[in-house]
Amino acid sequence: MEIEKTLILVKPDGVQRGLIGEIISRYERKGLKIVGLKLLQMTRDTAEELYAIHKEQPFYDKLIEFMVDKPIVAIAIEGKNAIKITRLINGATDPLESAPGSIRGDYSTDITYNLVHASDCAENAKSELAILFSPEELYSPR
Ligand code: 3AN
Repeated sequence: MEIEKTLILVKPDGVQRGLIGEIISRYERKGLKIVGLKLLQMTRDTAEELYAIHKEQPFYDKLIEFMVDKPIVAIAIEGKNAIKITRLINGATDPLESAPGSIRGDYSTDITYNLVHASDCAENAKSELAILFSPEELYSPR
């Protein structure tokens, strides 16, 4: 049994569309636990740190502009295989491949405005959680 922590973001489009509750409920009903939660507007520095691996991508500038434009909700989630499971709940990045039943499959047709972010591996989950949350902001009974 692999208990993991991961970072989820409800992106600005999800907040503006009033989908915060709908999105959070999907992780909760799966049985994952929320161990950190806040609404904030990212600074450009924070967004650039978070998406540093995409710096050379043609979509990078648009992605940063989108992410700093309006508030997001940052969620720290803990649970068995939380990293893989939250990405399944989110659905594929490409809107032509995100299955109905996933968040993106149900609510988005756009590859940029795709509602949610989830860390893709344990190493990135650790560094991304540290970018968005201080240790005191994470509930950890263990
Ligand atoms: P995911 O969020 O599914 O893990 P990543 O990490 O490959 O996807 O990409 C980060 C974000 O960059 C995506 N959520 C999306 O908003 C944007 N993005 C990724 N690929 C593209 C693309 N080909 N065109 C436009 N935006 C993209």
